[in-house]
Formats: sequence, structure tokens, C-alpha cells
Amino acid sequence: MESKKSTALFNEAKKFIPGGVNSPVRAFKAVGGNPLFIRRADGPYLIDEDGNSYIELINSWGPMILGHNHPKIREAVIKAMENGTSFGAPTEREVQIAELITQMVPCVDKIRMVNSGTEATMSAIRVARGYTGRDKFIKFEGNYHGHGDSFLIAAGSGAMTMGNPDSPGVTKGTAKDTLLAPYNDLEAVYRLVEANRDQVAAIILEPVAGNMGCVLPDTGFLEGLRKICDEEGIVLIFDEVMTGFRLSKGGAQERFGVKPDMCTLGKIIGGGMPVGAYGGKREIMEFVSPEGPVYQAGTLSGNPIAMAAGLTMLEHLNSHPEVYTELDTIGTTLVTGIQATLRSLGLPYTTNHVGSMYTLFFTKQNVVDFESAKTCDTTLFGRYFQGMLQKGVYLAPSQFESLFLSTALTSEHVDQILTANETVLKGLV
Ligand code: KE4
Repeated sequence: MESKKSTALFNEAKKFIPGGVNSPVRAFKAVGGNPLFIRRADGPYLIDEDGNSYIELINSWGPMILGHNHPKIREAVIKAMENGTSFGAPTEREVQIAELITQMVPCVDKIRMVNSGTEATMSAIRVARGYTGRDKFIKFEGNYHGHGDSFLIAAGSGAMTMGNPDSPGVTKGTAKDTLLAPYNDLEAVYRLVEANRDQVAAIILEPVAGNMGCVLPDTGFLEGLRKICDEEGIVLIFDEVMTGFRLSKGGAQERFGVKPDMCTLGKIIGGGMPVGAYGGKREIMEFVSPEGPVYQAGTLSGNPIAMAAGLTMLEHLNSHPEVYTELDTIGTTLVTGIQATLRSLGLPYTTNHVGSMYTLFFTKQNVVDFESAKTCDTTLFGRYFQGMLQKGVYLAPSQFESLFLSTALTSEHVDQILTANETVLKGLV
């Protein structure tokens, strides 16, 4: 595939933008080569500046569950634009989307809109601290909750990919209140709670991890955390920025039947526009300013154009539950096909999958946490990534990211992906 224009643009970009990108994982550092600059996207396709078309499985890191450039969302945005782009004042659509989310997401009685997943998680932890009067919180190694200082400790996603899961710039004063446990390790959580009795405000986790690759909760893990939080008066926060509206219309909390006290949302909620949100039990959310004392604010929070895109997306998902059975079928067909190829080639690699999220891990081990994820051969993954790209399939440029499927994928697209997968894996042995 010709990539002259992308390469030229990347060289220009590096003069003015750190690393040439506005988010690190886009730079292809983990897989080698230069990133592709994308001109447009449509359905399951990304088209780059050199005119190459790819079937893509990133979905803009999650939001594009209906595929790119969906007519319903495009038209809603264009229509909203006719009335102006930002007012800095409340609008009807904010009421409509808030009410809809309280109907779709089990734990949400009240919700506050922000502009990213990072803002959502930062705010949720602050509210949990304000509500409990406690300072510390527990996160899990390999989970990524955005780039807020207190989360960049043993963080996943780009932080893990770039080899700085503990970022410089995070002060010791901040880090001391972040307690770490291995994902899926309830005993470790009990020990932390015991050693920090009455000091832990919250436990926050990805209910299905996507940021060390796709890692599922062990049976009983979510239920065990719910029990600990009930016993200890700790706020249980599901970070559903990735899983919200993806694993079901009510997210992981609906799919796994465990209700947190709060959750954070992003990605799909904005239909491709910059939106995050945090919500939860009424008695907790009533602590948020101006109703309560915990301050949080945002110039563009609830932006009318973003709300138009998000509301259209959520109304579609809420009224078309068949989307989720369709995504489950696409996911199962694709992953069982990959597993069949691995078996036929005698390759002992691991696949983790739930609904429209999956990861092919280049390790023989089961991947259940940060340590087992780190056993992957990332060089081999890089060769797989580049091979798939040459075959016209665009994957996440990191071993430590979940892939995402959309309803824009037909059985023909799945066949193309499986054919490319088989050819590329054959070339690796
Ligand atoms: P944003 O601030 O990037 O909107 O959301 C942060 C965030 C919070 N919580 C979870 C579970 C997340 O997955 C994310 C962001 N996800 C990454 C992809 N793994 C965003 C991609 C990027 O950093 O460019």
C-alpha cells in the first residue's frame, strides 16, 4: 500500500505536534512504521490520504458501534449546526439525553456531562471522596482510566504501550492515595481494605478490561467487589467509558448483572463527538455542584452539537436491541474463525472475547491480568499488525488494546478479515 502522503504529513506534523499526534497510541510506536493519516471514513472503512481503503476494527477506539459516518448521526449534527454551535447555557437536548441514560443504565439516577472519559473518571473519584470523606481509592494494574494524575499508576492502554505505566509528572503526594491490586484478585483487594480501613473512598475498575487488551472479569470478581464495597461503605465505580452502551444498552453492569454505585461513560455516548459523563445513585450525585459541595465544571459540557450526535446514537441503540445480538454474532463468528486458524497452524496464542470486544494475544498463557498480558511477544504482534495492514485490515496499533466491532461489518467483511488473518499468521510461523 502506497503511503507517501501519510508519511509527508507525519513529517510535517512532528514539527508542530508532540510525536506528530494528538494521542500517543496513534503514533504506531508499538508496531513500527509511520501512522496513516485518514481522509475519511464510511461504514467499516477508513480511507487514508493516499486513497487506500481498510476494513477497520478500532471504531475510533470504541465510539463507532454503528460504523462510520452513519446517516442518522450525520444528519442530526448538520441540523443542530443550523442553530449555532455552543451556548454555554442549558438546552432541552441535555435533559433528553440525561433522562434516556437514566432509563438505559441501571446504576444511573442522575448524570453529569463532561467532554472526555478522563474528565468523567477524575470527577467521579472526586465526588466519591467528597461523599465518603475518605482520600484513598483502589485501581487495578493494567486498567486505564484516562490521563488524570491519580490514574497514571500501573496504567494500561497507551501508558502501557509506551512503557510508562507510571508517568513522570505525577507527584508522590498524589500517588500515595492510589492503591493498586492485580485485576481479578479479590484477596489483594481485601488486604488493601484491611490495611487502609475507613480510608478507601472508592474502588474503580474496567468491568471488562480493554486497556491491557480484552480481559474478562473472573466469575465472582465483580460480585465480590460489590460485597466488599457494601461491607465497607466504599463507592464502587465501573469505568464503562469503553463497555458502556457496547456490551449491552446498559453496558457491562447490565450484561454481568452487577450494579455499581457510580459509573463513568464516554466514547459511544457522544456518537463520535467529544463527550464523557459520570453518574450514579441519587444520594451520591446530589453532592455535585451546584446541588452539592463537590465542584466540577466545563465550558463545553453538554455542547448542543455533541448532544445531538450522542442523543441520536443512544436513541438508536435503545430502540434497536437487535444491534447487540448482531454484534454478538459477528464477534463469535470472527473469534471462532481466528481460533480455528490458530489450531490449524499449531499456534498456541490466546484470544479473549466478549460481545463486540476481543483481543488476539501473542502469548501461550491465559491473559487474566497485567502480569499475564505482559508475557505477550509485542514484536510478533507488530509483524502481525503490519501484515494485516498490508492486507487491508486496520487493527489497533498496540497489543494492549481491545478491538471493537461495529454493525457495519457484513459476513463478507468477516470473511475478508479471516482470510487476511490466516495468510498473515501463516507468514509468521
Ligand atoms: P478519554 O479521555 O480518552 O476520552 O477516555 C479515557 C478512558 C477512560 N476509561 C477507559 C476505560 C478508557 O478506555 C479510556 C480511553 N481509551 C483509550 C483507548 N484504550 C483512548 C485511546 C487514546 O488514548 O487515544
